[in-house]
Amino acid sequence: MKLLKEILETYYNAVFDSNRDKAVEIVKTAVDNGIKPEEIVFKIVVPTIERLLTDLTEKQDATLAQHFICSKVSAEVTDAMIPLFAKKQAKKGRILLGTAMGDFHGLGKKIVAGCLKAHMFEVHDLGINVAPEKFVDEAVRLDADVIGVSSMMVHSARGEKGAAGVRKLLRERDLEGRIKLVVGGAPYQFDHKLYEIVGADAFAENGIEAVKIIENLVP
Ligand code: B12
Repeated sequence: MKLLKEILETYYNAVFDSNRDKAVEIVKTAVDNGIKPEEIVFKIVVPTIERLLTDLTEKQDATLAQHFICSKVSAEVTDAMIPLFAKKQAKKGRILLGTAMGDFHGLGKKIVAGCLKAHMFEVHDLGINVAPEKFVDEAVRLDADVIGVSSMMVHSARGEKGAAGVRKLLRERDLEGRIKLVVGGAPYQFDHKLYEIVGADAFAENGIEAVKIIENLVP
């Protein structure tokens, strides 16, 4: 237990310093010394994301860039650990993420993807500037449980080419019972009713909250 605490502290410091190589090295050494891959993900990676997010939002002791690197390293380490799990951990669900059409802000979405992966969701990222048709076509092709649409601008959040367009297609194609729609991004933080206006099932303020709302939505 003491060893895990020490690893957590050194890993957190490496991530806080945005030192990807050191973080990966710490994980490798830990696994070589008998720490289980499951412990790496759930007792090192996930608590680090949560702590950095707290430091960013409450203490304002971390920067956005640090949070971004943290999410990248978390996703990388989680992807490396999953095949090593002793008992195959059931994936909690398949999530399709993308930024709304006309919107090139991709940072928040990447952070959400990292958090979801670290919590055992299968994540497919369609990138930025994604048309509603592509969201829905890909969700059907991949048999996704949830579509997550990120929007950083008011018009891409409210417009027909964003989440509202995705909702319209889900309704027209009779997919609403099968595929849930979640949204996130600055406009939804300013107006907590906006997610309902665009027809989403839920919204989240950050990556950790995204995990919680999606856990409640998937079967
Ligand atoms: C960085 C940035 C950029 C970068 C984007 C780089 C990148 N690769 O992402 C660049 C320089 C490219 C850019 C361009 C532009 N930008 Co800009 N940009 C920003 C800025 C400063 C920060 C955005 C950001 O990354 N936030 C940090 C992330 C981590 O937060 P987040 O996205 O909200 O994500 C979190 C949550 O929202 C949530 N979340 C996010 N997505 C999702 C999805 C789901 C499904 C869930 C559940 C949760 C979730 O979890 C995330 C992690 O915690 C904002 C200002 C601001 N303070 O928000 C302006 C801002 C968004 N930009 C703005 C504008 C106007 C533009 C430009 C039009 C500027 C121009 N004239 O060219 C262009 C737009 C180009 C386009 N078509 O998209 C405006 C939008 C105004 C409005 N009312 O709509 C803003 C608000 C600045 C301002 N005050 O005017 N921008």
